[in-house]
Amino acid sequence: AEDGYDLWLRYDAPQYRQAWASIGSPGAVSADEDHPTIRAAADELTRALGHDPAATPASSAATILIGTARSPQIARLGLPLAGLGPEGYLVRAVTAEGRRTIVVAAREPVGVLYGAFALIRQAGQGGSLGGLDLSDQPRVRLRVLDHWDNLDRHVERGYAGQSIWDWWRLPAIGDRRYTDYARANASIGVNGTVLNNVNAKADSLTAPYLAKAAAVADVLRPWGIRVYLSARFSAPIELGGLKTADPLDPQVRAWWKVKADEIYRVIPDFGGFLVKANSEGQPGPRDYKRSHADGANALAAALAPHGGVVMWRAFVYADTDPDDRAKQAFTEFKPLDGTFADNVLVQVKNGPIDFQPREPFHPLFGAMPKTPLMIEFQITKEYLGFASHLAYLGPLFAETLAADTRGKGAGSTVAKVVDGSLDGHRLSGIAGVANIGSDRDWSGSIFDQANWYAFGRLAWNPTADPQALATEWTRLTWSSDPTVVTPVVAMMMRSRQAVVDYMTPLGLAHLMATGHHYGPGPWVSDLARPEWNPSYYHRADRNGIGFDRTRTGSNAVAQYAPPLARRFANPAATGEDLLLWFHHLPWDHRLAGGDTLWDTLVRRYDRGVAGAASLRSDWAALRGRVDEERWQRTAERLAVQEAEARWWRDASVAYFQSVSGRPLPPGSAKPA
Ligand code: GCW
Repeated sequence: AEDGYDLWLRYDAPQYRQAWASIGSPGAVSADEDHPTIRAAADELTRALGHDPAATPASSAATILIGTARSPQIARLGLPLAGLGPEGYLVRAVTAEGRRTIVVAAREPVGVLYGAFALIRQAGQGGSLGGLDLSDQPRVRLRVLDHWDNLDRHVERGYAGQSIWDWWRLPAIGDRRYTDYARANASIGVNGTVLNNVNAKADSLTAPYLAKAAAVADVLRPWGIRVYLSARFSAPIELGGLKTADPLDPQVRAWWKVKADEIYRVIPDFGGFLVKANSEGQPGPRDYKRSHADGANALAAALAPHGGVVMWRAFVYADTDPDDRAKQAFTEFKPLDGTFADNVLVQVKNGPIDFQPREPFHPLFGAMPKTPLMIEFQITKEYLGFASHLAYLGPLFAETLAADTRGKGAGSTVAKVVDGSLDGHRLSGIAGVANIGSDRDWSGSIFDQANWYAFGRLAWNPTADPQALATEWTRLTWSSDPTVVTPVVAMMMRSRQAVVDYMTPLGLAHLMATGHHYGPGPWVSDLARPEWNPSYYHRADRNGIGFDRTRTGSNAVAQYAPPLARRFANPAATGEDLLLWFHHLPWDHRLAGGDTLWDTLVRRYDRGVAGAASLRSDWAALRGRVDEERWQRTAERLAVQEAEARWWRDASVAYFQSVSGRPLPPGSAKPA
């Protein structure tokens, strides 16, 4: 049955057989190196060829040859492997000893694995494999999933069941899912995973939990994936019995060193720590009047002898009363540029607030040239309708990565900051908060699988085109029939803007209901802290709406490079997508199209509802062209989305109308 478990690795789809036939239907895969990763690659190709890896041993009579330069059969071919990076690959159709052969070659085993998946992906696109010539390598070094998974298997902001990590049964009892998780991630180039929530319990660093993490690491290792852990900053107190976690205290530093040594004894290739410090109540160096750099560097010193890194989050959200929450990370981190140890990356959310349907890029990108900055995206859709609304996030990710920070003049894109090329960093990284859980379909819906997929592919190449990725994913996941691919890709490509339109149009943000963030709540204004309230973000009153971040307001625009600061200070130059993020404007303000702000706002909500309705009707037209089971499950969700788009629109328009006191523009329906 098509329950979605196979994700985008559905090797019984018809196009695979045709693709393999185009190269003479290879019977097996030939590998002559003894390495777990080469074995994983051979098994995966065998599976993709339609055979059972257990029953089909690697054979020399095959027409797919895989290996590194250390393999005699690869070395004989004299391929140009030297120019490939350590994770790069080459896949070529060649004639070897008179036979049509596909060769998958790389410098290192992990490159062979990525090459094998590139070949499979190509086969899954449909068409012939004759004349194949692929070569690629990742542009970013650390391509990491962050699991916000608690040790009791609850997933913070998770909408796909429980955590896949079954801590109770680990380490003695495994789960087939761990291997399938590794296969899926390797297929898109993900090479790291943080197993536990950034709101971390110190317990995750105790010996019993390290043994569990080590068991997971053993399963993931052949697939090129390293395990990382979120570390609680106060662990030296909770686990070590110390009186302080002051990062400059010699006993504290010694504790972290001993802990790191212990971790590397059980996980020799441990990736390192992810840390959320002094944010939303988490402990951190500021508790001891030390800087974030002091904190990060203490942990980094413990990991450095083992080659581990610290991913230190810049998402600081303190309980002081900020004049503008969007400014806090920049204010705290920018002055620390140049003071972080070599094995520290600062991990910055894509936007300055918190994973909203649309935000401008975070002003730290381009502003900390001496520090490797990771970008953190949220794959799980905390603020975009959970797993019940379709919102393909490829365009959101790509929009941020393509943004020009102007940090070093024109062309200083976020992608170049993140891949390290703008400032010449050796370390680089991209993180995504996972949308993975124990649901059969892993992500809570089939379309949510595309967000995991697009994340991995963009982490590999941050300039990849989200539409091309949607097309690739659709062929692998739904069907390679163009009468399916074309409409499905069109749906995906407009889905995120539809969500923006019915939730937070024109640069509005954070209007979701309190706590869970599902459904509308723009009227909420009585919560204890000002920035918990949607009213803090929209600032609507009788005269107008929007957050003034220009000089007359919080002046957050000044955190951007001067050409952007000038642009964002001017409503006419800001653009409608971010208008109310940067400006508080009168309801009668005329937009470029000639309409007033009020009329445009209402029309955006209407457009969002129309968008959700069209997703549903376009999907209805596809019935019978994809399997009924997955069609049905998707149709159910799109019906929810359409109904809830109306809920969002009606509630928001009714509320804003109660504030503005304006009539609805002609043609706009009265809220139900
Ligand atoms: O988006 C917010 C979430 C919190 C999360 C926090 C963070 C893990 O509402 O659930 O905590 O961000 O990123 O640390």
